[in-house]
Amino acid sequence: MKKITNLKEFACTPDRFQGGHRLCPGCAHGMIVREVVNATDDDLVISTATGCLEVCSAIYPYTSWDVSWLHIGFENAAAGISGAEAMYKALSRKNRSYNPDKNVKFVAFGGDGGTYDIGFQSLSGATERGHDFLYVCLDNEGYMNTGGQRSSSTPVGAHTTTSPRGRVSYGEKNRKKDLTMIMAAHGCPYVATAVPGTKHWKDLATKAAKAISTVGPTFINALSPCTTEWKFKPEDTTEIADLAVETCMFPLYEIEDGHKLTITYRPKQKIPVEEYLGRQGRFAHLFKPENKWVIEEIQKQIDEYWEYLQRREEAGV
Ligand SMILES: Cc1ncc(C[n+]2csc(CCOP(=O)(O)OP(=O)(O)O)c2C)c(N)n1
Ligand code: SF4
Repeated sequence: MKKITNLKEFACTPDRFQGGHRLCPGCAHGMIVREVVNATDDDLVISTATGCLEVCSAIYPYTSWDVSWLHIGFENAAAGISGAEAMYKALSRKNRSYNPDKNVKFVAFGGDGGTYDIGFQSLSGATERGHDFLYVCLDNEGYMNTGGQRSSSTPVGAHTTTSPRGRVSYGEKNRKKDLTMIMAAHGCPYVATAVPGTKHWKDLATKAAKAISTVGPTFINALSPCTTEWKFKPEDTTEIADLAVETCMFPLYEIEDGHKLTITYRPKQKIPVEEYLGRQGRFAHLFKPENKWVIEEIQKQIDEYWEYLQRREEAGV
């Protein structure tokens, strides 16, 4: 496992996800990808589901990927990477691998649309079959590449083009699906949540290094603030990610062997969720007097979930 020491050293790792891509200014997708691929020195094979990352980083004949890379459908990034991993294993067994001295690792990236929803069956299947890969969900809480529709990861109250705010609607009504726990319930040897940015860069990089070096299916759910559809200024991306953690809207934790839960960052003082919601246009309507109850409901859900995580950690189950 690569040892993640200090930021200077980590930042000097030769990039395998190059600049020049077309992600929007301030997009967190690129930050997360760069941190993940730089968290290992092993050779990589990557599959990427259709979504912002894929359309912005591989516009033929250009590409930002300096590793072996497969573009795969919206629904099957996990199936694609498990096929590549199985082929590599088979060739190695027959002594036909292109370089037997090299360690090759397999990583898939998908948005929340491609992971929580449409790609979930292929992810669940690849996990159940026990392939050796890391799957990273770039969770920007909506289908952003196609104009900002809701997904099953969209949080309560958010305005999206298919859960619009208006006279009779306060935005998204369903609770965000708890995919991290669902992946843990598959018995994955390692699952974790993470955010990009300056404050928690080491948490993400260490989790990625750990997941890549763990044998078997591993999963990281990385919150990916989207300047365009969440509506905040591009220079605020890392601050928004930090606020998600400080409010416990997106708590940082890891689960080993399907059950052993560890909270990897504990805010000194949990900040009220208004601070997070108020910084994003997608929640602006919640601050109208008639929608105040929605913010109270979100706060209640956050408090209950934080309590639940702490109890599980204490119980060690
Ligand atoms: C089976 C299928 N359904 C729909 C589409 C159209 N489509 C392409 S990308 C996309 C949304 C991607 O959303 P997400 O996975 O959350 O990634 P993001 O763009 O937000 O990074 C959709 C609906 C498709 N390519 N394939
Ligand atoms: S729409 Fe959002 S997720 Fe997509 S490239 Fe722009 S900022 Fe990134």
